[in-house]
Amino acid sequence: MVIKYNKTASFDVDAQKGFTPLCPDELPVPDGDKIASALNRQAAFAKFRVGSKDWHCKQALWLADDKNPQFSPIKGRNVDIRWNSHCIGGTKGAELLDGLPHPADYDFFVWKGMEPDMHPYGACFHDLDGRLSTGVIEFLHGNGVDTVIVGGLATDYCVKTTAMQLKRAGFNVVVNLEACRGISIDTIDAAISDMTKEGIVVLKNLNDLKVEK
Ligand code: VGL
Repeated sequence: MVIKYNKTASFDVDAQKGFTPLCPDELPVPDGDKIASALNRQAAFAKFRVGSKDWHCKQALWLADDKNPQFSPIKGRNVDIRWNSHCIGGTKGAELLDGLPHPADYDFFVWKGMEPDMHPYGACFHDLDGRLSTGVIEFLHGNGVDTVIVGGLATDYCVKTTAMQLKRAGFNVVVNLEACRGISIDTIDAAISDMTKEGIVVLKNLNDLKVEK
């Protein structure tokens, strides 16, 4: 596959400590803390680097508790299931992985899931219906980007949803598995199959990707 450097963006989706074994009480994704160097290599293929963070609040309605375990359903327009507390704004879990740039050094950055009754997965829309843009699609279109390479956490939730949103917005989308980790093998496999059906190119690594400058 050949891509054009000037028309490519690299997307670091939720590459945060709250999704790694560094924060075992949050949503630790196995080896989630090992992807920073792969994300940095991926960024070298692209003129633009964009990123996202979950930035939740401690009053969130979707928090699991003793009576309502993780994964149990919760009613509401912009929530679906309960999750253990993770990525609370200002805490260690909300920090980007060591080795990644500061958010201020990305070309565009999204903070999402800040409202107590909203828990989006994709980084392109604040709501679950895909109506309220975070602005990243407009940033990419406005800069003439046609291809987005995606990595981050977790493959089976926020990476998958972000990749699908970008594909539906008209971009060529490459998911770089070397720069992703997921929550469970079954949901990772299902995510890869859903993304492939959608026309997303899912690669083990970027070794065979050719860039034209
Ligand atoms: C995520 C589950 C819950 C993710 C976020 O970033 O993939 N997964 N919240």
